[in-house]
Amino acid sequence: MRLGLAISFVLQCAMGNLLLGETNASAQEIGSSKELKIRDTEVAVILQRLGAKMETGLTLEQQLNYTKVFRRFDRDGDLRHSKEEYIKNGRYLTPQSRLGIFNASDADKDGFVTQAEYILNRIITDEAKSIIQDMDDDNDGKIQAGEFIEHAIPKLNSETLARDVFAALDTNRDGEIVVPEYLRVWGRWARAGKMSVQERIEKVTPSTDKKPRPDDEESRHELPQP
Ligand SMILES: [Ca+2]
Ligand SMILES: [Ca+2]
Ligand SMILES: [Ca+2]
Repeated sequence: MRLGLAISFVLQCAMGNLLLGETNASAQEIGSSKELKIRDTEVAVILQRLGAKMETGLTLEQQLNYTKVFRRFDRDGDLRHSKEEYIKNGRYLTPQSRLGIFNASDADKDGFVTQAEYILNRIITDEAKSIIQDMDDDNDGKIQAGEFIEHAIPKLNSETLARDVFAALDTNRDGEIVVPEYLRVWGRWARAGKMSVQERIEKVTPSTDKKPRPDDEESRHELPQP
């Protein structure tokens, strides 16, 4: 009986880890969530070397598109998604996928996804998918260790680091990575900095309802003429 309880406890812990997707990744990472490293290299630097620009690469077109989609599901217009608005009333993928996306987006874990949290999550996940899917040489929808390592070595300048980064992304250790699997780890790395989501998004999307300051007007006149 006692053994049965112990086994069920171990199973529950293992399931919890699997659901969080952190079984293997946490073993590879060193440091607190704010300063994660893989072999002495900060995760922010790893993402950058793999080609991630994150919010600094946001185009106006993307910003408008993300804002439009965000507002469509923000039924009561309070500029944040409740679980009901996004998970229950949403239509994208399955309710379980939407729950995963909601939780990943809700960086401050207050049970709501603000417009900034939504936009940053879209930036991170769309970019991660584009970078990683580009490595899928045989187009089978999965990135095998060999595919990742071959593409990552020139970017990371180290085969060992490339192997360790793949191992961290491959949370179920089956030698290949699929979208939800690598997004969980990549998403955590992409949020490992000290700045809040709000600050990060405000920095790249200056509010349009502010009146231009006098020096802005002046500098506009100084722009070189074509
Ligand atoms: Ca939130
Ligand atoms: Ca592949
Ligand atoms: Ca895997």
